[in-house]
Amino acid sequence: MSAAAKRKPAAMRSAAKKDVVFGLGKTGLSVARYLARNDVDAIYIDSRDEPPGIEELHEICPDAELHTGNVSKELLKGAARVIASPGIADSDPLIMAARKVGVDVVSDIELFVDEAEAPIIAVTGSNGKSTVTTLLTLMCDASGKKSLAGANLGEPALDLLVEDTPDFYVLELSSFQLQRTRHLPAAVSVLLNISPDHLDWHEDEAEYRAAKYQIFQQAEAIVFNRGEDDVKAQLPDNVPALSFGLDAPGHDEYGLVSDAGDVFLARGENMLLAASDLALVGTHNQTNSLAALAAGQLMGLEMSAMLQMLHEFPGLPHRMQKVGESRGIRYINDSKATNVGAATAAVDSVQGMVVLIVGGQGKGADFDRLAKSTCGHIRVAILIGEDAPNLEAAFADLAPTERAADMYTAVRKASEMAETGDTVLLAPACASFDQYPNYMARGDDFAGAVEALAL
Ligand code: UMA
Ligand code: ADP
Repeated sequence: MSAAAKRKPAAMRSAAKKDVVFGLGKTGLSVARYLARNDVDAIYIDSRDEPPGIEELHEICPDAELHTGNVSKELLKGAARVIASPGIADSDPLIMAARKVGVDVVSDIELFVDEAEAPIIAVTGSNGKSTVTTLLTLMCDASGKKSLAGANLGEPALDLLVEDTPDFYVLELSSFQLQRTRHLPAAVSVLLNISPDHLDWHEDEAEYRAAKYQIFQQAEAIVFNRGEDDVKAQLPDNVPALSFGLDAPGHDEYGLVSDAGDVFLARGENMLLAASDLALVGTHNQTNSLAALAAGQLMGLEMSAMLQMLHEFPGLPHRMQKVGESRGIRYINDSKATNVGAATAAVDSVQGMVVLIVGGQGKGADFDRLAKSTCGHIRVAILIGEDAPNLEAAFADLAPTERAADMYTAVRKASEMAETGDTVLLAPACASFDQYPNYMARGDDFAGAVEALAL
C-alpha cells in the first residue's frame, strides 16, 4: 500500500493570500499548531465572542491575527482558503460568503493527507465508528504494528503528525469532516452503516449520505456493509471491496454462520469465533467486529491476534456499559447512542423489557422511527431534555411515557417502574448539549444516579 499522495504543502502556497482558520476549538488549535510548525501565517476567526481557544492560540502563535464575534465577511474575500472546523455548518454566513467569492473551504483532514507518510485507514458510518477505530488500533498492537488513531475520536488528525510515523493512521471521520475533504487517498476506507443523523447541520439526508460516500474517493480498498443497498450503489468501479454483513458470507466475505445452534463470525466458509465469545454485547457489535476483521485483513494483520482482541475488548465507556444491578434489574449506560439508529440498536441488543431513558437535543431526528421499531420492547419511555415533547408525540399510543426534569428523577422513576428481568437503559437518541457539556458527562450523571439508588 502506498503512503498518501503528495500535493503542494501549505508552506509553499501563495504568500500574498493567507489561510483563514475558522473555529478555535480542538480542530482550530491543531490547525494553528500545524501552520506554526510550517511557519505559515494565517488569520483566525471564531463566531463566538470568547471562544475557548484564545489563550492557547496566543501561546502557539503570539502574533496571530484574531477576529471573534461578528466577523466581517470582507475578511474572506482575500483568503487563500478557509480551513473550517467541523462544528461550523455550511449554512454559516461566513462559509457561504467564502464560497460566493470562490474561496475554497476545506477540513483539517485535507491538510493531514498532504503530510501523512503512512497508510491511512479511514472509518466512517453513522454508528460504530469509535468502536471499530479502537478495535483496529488494538488489533494493530496485537499484530505488532504501530498505529495512531485520531480525528473525530480523540486527538485531532494534524496533532498525530508530530509523533513518530506509525505503520498506520486510523482516522475516525465524521460527515462534517468528510463533506469538506475532497482528497482522501486511504489505503482502506470503511463505511459501517448509514442512518439519518445531524440533520441540524446537513441540509437534508441526501447531503448527509453524500458526505459519508466521500470516504470512497481515491480509496485503494473498501470495506462495506452488504446489507445497505444504497451504499452498494456508490461503490467505485475497479477498487477491491470486501463486504461484511449479518447474513451468511460468500467466498472471502465476512458474515455470520449458524452451526449446531451456535452462531459464528465467519470468513467465507471458515468459522472464526463463536458470537458468544465476543466480549462486546449486541448484534450491532457483531457487525462492528466483522467490519474490523475485514479491514484488518486488508491491512495485513494477523487473524489470530485479531480474534484474541475480539475475545478481550469489552467496549468503550458509555457504550452498552453495565453500571448496576439490583432486584433482577440491570442498569446500562449507552449515553453515546446519540441518534435514532444507535438507540434502536441498543434496545434491540437487550434481552427482555426495557425502561428507556431517552431525550436531549434531537438534531432534527425522526422519532417516529425509534418509537415504531422499539415499542414492543419498551415497558415505559422516560423522557428527558429539550426534545421530550417530540418524543412524547412519537411514542403516543405505542408505549407509555413519563417526563423527568433531570437524570436523578429519570433514574428514580425508572427503578420504580421496572420489573424483575427488565433493563433500565440510557440510550438517548439525542445529543446531550441542552443539559450537559457532552455525552460523557450525561453517562456519568446516569451512573451517579444509579449509585445513589443505593442498590
Ligand atoms: N463553534 C461556534 N463558532 C465557531 C466555531 C465553533 O459556535 O466559530 C461551535 C460549533 O458550532 C460547535 C462547537 O463550537 O458547537 C465546537 O465546534 P468545533 O468545530 O470547534 O469542534 P472541535 O472542538 O474542533 O471538535 C471537533 C469535533 N466536533 C464536532 O464535530 C462538533 C469533535 O468531535 C472531534 O473530536 C474534534 O473536532 C477533533 O477532531 C466531537 C463530535 O461531537 C466528539 N463529533 C460529532 C459526532 O461524533 O457525532 C460529529
Ligand atoms: P460512533 O463513534 O459512530 O458514535 P460508537 O462506537 O461510539 O460509534 O457507538 C455509539 C453508539 O452507537 C453505541 O452506544 C451503540 O448504541 C450504537 N452502535 C454502535 N455500533 C453500531 C452499529 N454498527 N449499528 C448501530 N448502532 C451501533
